[in-house]
Amino acid sequence: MRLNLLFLSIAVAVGLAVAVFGPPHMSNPLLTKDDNVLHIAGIFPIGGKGGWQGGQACQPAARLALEDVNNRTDLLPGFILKLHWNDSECEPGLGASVMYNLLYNKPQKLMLLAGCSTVCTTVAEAAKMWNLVVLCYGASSPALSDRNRFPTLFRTHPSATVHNPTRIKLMEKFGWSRVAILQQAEEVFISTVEDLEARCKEAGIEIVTRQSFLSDPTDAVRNLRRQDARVIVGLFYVVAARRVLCEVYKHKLYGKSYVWFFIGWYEDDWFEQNLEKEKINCTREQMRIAAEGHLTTEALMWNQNNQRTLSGMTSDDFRIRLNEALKKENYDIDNMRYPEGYQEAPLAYDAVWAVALAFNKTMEKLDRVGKSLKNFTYTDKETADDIYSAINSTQFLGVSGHVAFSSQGDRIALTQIEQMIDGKYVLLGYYDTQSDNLTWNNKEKWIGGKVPQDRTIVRTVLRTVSLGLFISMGTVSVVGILWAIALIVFNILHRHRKVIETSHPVCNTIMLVGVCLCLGSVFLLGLDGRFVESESYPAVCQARAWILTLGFTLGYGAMFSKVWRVHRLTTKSKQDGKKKVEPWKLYWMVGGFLIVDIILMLCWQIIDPLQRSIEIFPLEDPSSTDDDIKIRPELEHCESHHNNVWLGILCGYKGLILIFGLFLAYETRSIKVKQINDSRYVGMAIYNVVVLCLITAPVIMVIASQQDASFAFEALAIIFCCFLSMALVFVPKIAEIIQHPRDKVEAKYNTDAGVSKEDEDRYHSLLAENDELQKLISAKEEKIRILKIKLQERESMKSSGTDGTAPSAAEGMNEPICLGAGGVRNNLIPARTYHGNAAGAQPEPAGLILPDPFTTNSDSAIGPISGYTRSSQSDFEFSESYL
Ligand code: ABU
Repeated sequence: MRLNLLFLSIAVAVGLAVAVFGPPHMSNPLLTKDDNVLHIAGIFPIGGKGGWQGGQACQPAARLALEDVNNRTDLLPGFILKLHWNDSECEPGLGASVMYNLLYNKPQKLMLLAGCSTVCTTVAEAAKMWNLVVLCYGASSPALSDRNRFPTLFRTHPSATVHNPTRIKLMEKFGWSRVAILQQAEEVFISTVEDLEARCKEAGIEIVTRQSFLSDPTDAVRNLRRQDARVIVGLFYVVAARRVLCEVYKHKLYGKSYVWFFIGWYEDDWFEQNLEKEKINCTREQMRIAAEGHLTTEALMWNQNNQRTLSGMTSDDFRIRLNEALKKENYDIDNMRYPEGYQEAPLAYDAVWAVALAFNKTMEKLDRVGKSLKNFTYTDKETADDIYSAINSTQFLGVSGHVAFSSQGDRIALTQIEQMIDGKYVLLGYYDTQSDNLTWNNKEKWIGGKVPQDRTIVRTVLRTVSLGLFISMGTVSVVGILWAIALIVFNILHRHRKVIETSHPVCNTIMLVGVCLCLGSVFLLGLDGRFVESESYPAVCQARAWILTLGFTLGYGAMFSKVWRVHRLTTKSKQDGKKKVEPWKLYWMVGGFLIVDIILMLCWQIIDPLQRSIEIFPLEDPSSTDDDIKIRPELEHCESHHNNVWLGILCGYKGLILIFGLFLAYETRSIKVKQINDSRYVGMAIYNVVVLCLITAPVIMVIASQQDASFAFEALAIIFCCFLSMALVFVPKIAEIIQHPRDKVEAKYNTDAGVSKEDEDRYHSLLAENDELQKLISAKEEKIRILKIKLQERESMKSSGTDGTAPSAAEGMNEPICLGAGGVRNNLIPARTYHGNAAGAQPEPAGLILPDPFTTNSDSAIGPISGYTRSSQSDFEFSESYL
């Protein structure tokens, strides 16, 4: 089935080829007598657009060989060799067509010469059907070494696999253990890469990526860059190589950081040729820049020793003759413009010699059995086997070196290594795979002055909190801790003072201990890889969590318990009249919070303890060095496996307390109770803590990747909360104690005992006003008394001299005279009733009530001060809200 398809495709291709090209060329038209002519078929890739068009130089070389062979009398005596050939353009379909044409057109061909791997693969796979030996002068595909698939194939061109040991040797020499491969999607390169991969694996060299392309290498080259490929083996025909090189230039994959391995059989100026024709989008200069420094490996195709070869020529003699032949074909050899296949020309020359030698040997053998090569037909398996055996055992010194074939039909050869230095190929050395011998000339030159690296050297840099920030926050925290300790001492020393006593000093001390812990946690937050080893970091994580949690609970819990009690008092007092604040209730509340904390933290740290996790940032260029390195910033975090779950539980619980504290502080904002004299300041502190916590927590999550910002934000939030809480709770107490070193005037805090300074001032002004009014009353009374006396005098005069009927102006004076109902009362003098006093005695105020700010609680004592009411029956007062 496969065979039928092959024939069918070949037949179609043959038809096409004949239609397009006409009959094959005939060499040496002078030879007319056909009896002594041995015909061979040749397929040369010459005029194609891709692949290897090495027939351009190989066909003239084969022609030279034919001349030389036919001129030898000791070779094929009585016979001449004749080559019938056509152009395959390195296209397998066209190659098959050419082959079919050559084989099915008379005369009978004895052997087939072919070049270009893709064509050789096609023809060599089919040739066995015609019992025809195929000799490939220009096919490097390792796939051709398969004897089962190509049983009649020999080649003077070494397999491309001979490059691979050389490449591995070079990689080892320069310490490259990470390489990439870019290949054209052709069997020759696919099989070469398979061999290379196996050898790399054996040598412990990592193949970081293998990119292939059909005709446009743009994406493949871009991928190489993405994969950070530095040492790249490129396997493609020369047309594709020019496209690749242009993409290499565009993607900046050249220069001091990159090494390219190209195939060595391109012509010397391959990267500058045909740019316009092939529509390469790069200038010659750009191509030159991109090509600089690349390495090539190639099997030796020219005899190096300049020995005289079988043909009687040295390789230099051959070069001169070939150049002459090429000049005749209008190639600009004088200007080093060589046709494609110039390198392989000795292989084609030697291939013809190998055919001649093999035919010679076969003829001798056939002569002995009375047979002739001339009688060979495509069904003559026996003669075909003889030809096969003859070529298999052929060995000679050719212009390409020692020609011999392995059991796979491969040529055994040395490889040479070259480097493009200043636009020219410089021979670096040779490698003999058989003996593992590298001959090195030490002529390599690297663009950056040193061997390129096989990868970006990544230097890990741990991002740490900046020292200045850590020290400044630490200093403020130390000051805060010292201040908190001083306040603890102050709190204890003055615990019996009313102002401290009624603020629950133990609660205050608990709060201050919490403040110390929170401020201490600032140090732990700043402890990172700069100070602690990675092994100790989990301990720091756990210490942070414990200390901050407990510190918060002590500090905030103590304040929370105060506002909670105040709220309870204001609601409970109406119901059951209980007014006493039991201190243990405050401590129990804090204790309760602590117990919940400890349980949660224990569960967290036992089940899923905090560990050191690393956040990795994108690579950055180093700022201080030109070296080919990248910086990979890393940042330490404290995380559990189920971090979000634990944080959710803890933050949820704390958040509820915060929100509830906020609610209580708001509810009790206008209430003062004598049992907790600082509840309003505590409420303010709670506002501050809640607001800061609610802002800080989400912000820290967002900026967690910026170590300085998140540390500063966190530390400042803690410091601000602690300092403000201490200030709100203690500054008034300190001020009070400084103002009143003795305990008698602490009225501000003891609402039951007295009034504030303002009240006191108001009291004094009322006293003064009262004095004034008393004087006024005295004056009025004096006036009344005089009037009364005058009235009495008038009445006595009337009774002594007049009828006394006219009503007296003083009538009605028997009625009570009400004074001060408007004026005096309005001036805080209560209504007083003066009764007529016939005796004219100085009236005494019946009920003057003077406010005594230290003893009385009477409403009337204070009078209608806006928003300020008080009752001697109440334990709490409502004052202007601090909100
Ligand atoms: N050295 C030229 C090889 C060409 C090919 O293998 O197709």
